[in-house]
Amino acid sequence: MSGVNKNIVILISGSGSNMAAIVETSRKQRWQDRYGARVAAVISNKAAAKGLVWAQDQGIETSALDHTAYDSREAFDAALMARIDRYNPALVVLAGFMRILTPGFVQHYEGRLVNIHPSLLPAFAGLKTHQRAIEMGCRFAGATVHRVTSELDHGEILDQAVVPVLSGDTPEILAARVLAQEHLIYPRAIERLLSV
Ligand code: NHR
Ligand code: GAR
Repeated sequence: MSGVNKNIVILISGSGSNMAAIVETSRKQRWQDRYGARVAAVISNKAAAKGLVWAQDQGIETSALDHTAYDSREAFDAALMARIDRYNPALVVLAGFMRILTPGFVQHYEGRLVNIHPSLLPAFAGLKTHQRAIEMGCRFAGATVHRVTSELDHGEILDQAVVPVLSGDTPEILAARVLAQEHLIYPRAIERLLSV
């Protein structure tokens, strides 16, 4: 991905720990100097998302766009696209963003849109992945960074990490073990996209 001023826009819905890991890695690894890349904005569909406060404290532009204020997914996605396009992003990064995006949105950002999903795709697309992995008796779980297509959790896999499922695991304990790996693979996958 050549050129200068590669803006990264990150979409969140909650705590934003993956977002924070990406911001911190971008600074430690000097993505601005090496790739002309920086996290230009963090946008949440929930005004109360904790990650917005953290990003704002870091001097990053933040905003919230409440999906419940729109009467259709298409209307929300159109408003979200207008907000994101202010930054002319080279990459749009979903980091715990919890709204399914319409085909029109996905097409608009084709090749620039990535997500992290807390399972070893193609297993356990969708929600409640950790509970489902434990109930199925999986010995291993993990996380997947993938390109976003209009089919949910089905785009090209960019990176994965594996963790063991241990006896006595609850969905919360397993989620925390997976999340620690997410914080390593997501910045790594993004750096790889910036460096080509
Ligand atoms: N959009 C498309 N088109 N394709 C993907 O692969 C997407 C996507 C939007 C988000 C993240 C995803 C995940 O990694 C993601 C991938 C939300 C839901 C969901 O059912 C499912 C998957 C993902 C994110 N959301 C409900 C909805 O009605 C709302 C749930 C809630 O608010 O808690 O949008 O897992
Ligand atoms: C992460 O585990 C992420 O993989 C998952 O939510 C968590 C967000 O944590 N994403 C999804 O479930 C998407 N449907 P974070 O806000 O601290 O990054």
